[in-house]
This record gives sequence, structure tokens and C-alpha cells, in this order.
Amino acid sequence: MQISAEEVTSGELSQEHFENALMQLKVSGYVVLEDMVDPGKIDVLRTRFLELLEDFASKNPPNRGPNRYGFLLPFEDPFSDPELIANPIVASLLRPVIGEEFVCSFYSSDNALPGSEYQHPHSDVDPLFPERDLPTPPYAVMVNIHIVDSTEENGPAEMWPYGTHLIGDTDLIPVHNKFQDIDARRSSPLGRFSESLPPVPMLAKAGSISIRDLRMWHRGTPNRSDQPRPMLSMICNRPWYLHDLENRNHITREAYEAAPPEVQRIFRPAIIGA
Ligand SMILES: O=C(O)CCC(=O)C(=O)O
Repeated sequence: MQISAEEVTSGELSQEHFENALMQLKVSGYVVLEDMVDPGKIDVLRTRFLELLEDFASKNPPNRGPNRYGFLLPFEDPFSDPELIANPIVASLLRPVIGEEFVCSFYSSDNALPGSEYQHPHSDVDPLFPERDLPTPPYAVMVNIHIVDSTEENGPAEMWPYGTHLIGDTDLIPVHNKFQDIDARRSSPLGRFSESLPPVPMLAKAGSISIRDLRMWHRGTPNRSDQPRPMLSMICNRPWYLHDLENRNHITREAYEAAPPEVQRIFRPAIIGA
């Protein structure tokens, strides 16, 4: 969905855009908002981020499948810009879905490098009530900030926008950690399902922000270009749900106290310290 400069400046979507975006998020499970971040800011973010990625990839093995890395972001300029992490348009869509008091429990990145492969289709979250075949109301979303174009060529994430975020049957929900299990995927019920209901690539220009229900089935795809395809990734959720207690963001006391109140509110699950 194309967001206008006036909407970005005022921090408010038109009524029509608001209703449309909310409907996409609730029904399809995700929405892509285009032209949300100024191209100059994106250049600065991309330049700094690619330095961090190069450093991380030189010191760590791939952790999300071949040539694919995820790592937490430092809470510092340019990543701590309130326009990114407490964006009023994003917040206006999150509040009716995951509540007024939503927080960010994981500020990270997803990076498909050249040579990355298909991931196992997966949901990013285990069901809250695994013993019950019941969908619950939404409680967590992934907010991706696109700092490069996601194209057919460079490994866009693929989505299954058929209500997969509403499935409560744990026998069907794909586990989220089998990223390289391609043979099992092809022969599993999910593999057969993915042929009859094919995934949709999440194509997005740099400067877009996408929001997806964390339960939705999706996967990474091969990056066939010669450049990395990074995305900044914020998991936002109702305050009682904490995504990954062992991998929380660290924020220095000084940076936390210097942040605007809304950023402090959103980032209160982080470990705040010296
Ligand atoms: O980066 C992507 O395209 C998707 C990554 C993903 O879904 C994951 O690593 O869980």
C-alpha cells in the first residue's frame, strides 16, 4: 500500500488507508506500507547496517540456514531513531491488533546473503495453548523495516496469506526452527499444502515497513543476487508475551533515559543497564 508524504509527515493514515491496512493485517496476516521512511535515512541505515552485518558474518556461523544471519541490533543511532522504532503510523495499526500497551521484546535483523536457500516454511511462534485446537486473538507481530529493495531475485520472504495465522491445530502448525529440512518439508503435509496454496513473495521497496502476524506461515527464499538482502526486524507484542528471554536487547541506562517516553515505553522489556 502506497503511503503518501502527507500521511508520513502527519503520522496518521487516511481513514481509507487505515481501514484497508488493518483489514489486510487481520485477514491476510500481513501488510506492506510503502514509502514510510525517507530515502536519505534509509541510505544511512543501510550503510551502517551493512558494516555490522559484515562484522557479524565474519565472526559467527550462519544461524538461520545457509548464508543467512539474524542478530540483535544495537540501541544506538541510526537504529534507535524514534521514527523507526516508535513510528506513529505503525503504532496506530498495532494498537487495535495487539493492544494499547504493546511493547517490543526483540529488535533484530533478518539477512539473506547470496547463496542462501529456501527455509522450511514456518511460524515464528509456538501456539499459546498447544493442547487446544483453538485460534487465539493476535498477540505478537513482526515489523520489518526494509533497508534495501526486496525483489524476486534477492531472496524475498514468502508468505502464506490464507489465514495461516489463525490455525490453532498444533498438528498442522510448522515448527519454527527447522530451517534446512528441505526433504522433510517436501514430503510433509505442509509441503503438499504449499504446492496447492502457493506462497506470495513479500516484494517491498527500500523505505517500506511491513507488519505481519507472528503466527503466519512464511519462509526465507534463495538470494540469487550478489548483494545481501537485510531487513530490520522488531517483534512487537502484548506486554505479557516475551518472545525470547535469552536474547533480549541491551540498552545503556544513558541511551534509555535520553529516549522519548514512547520509545522507553515500547522498549521496557529490554535489559536496561550500564
Ligand atoms: O529473512 C527472511 O526472508 C525470512 C527469515 C525468517 O523467516 C527466519 O529466519 O525465521
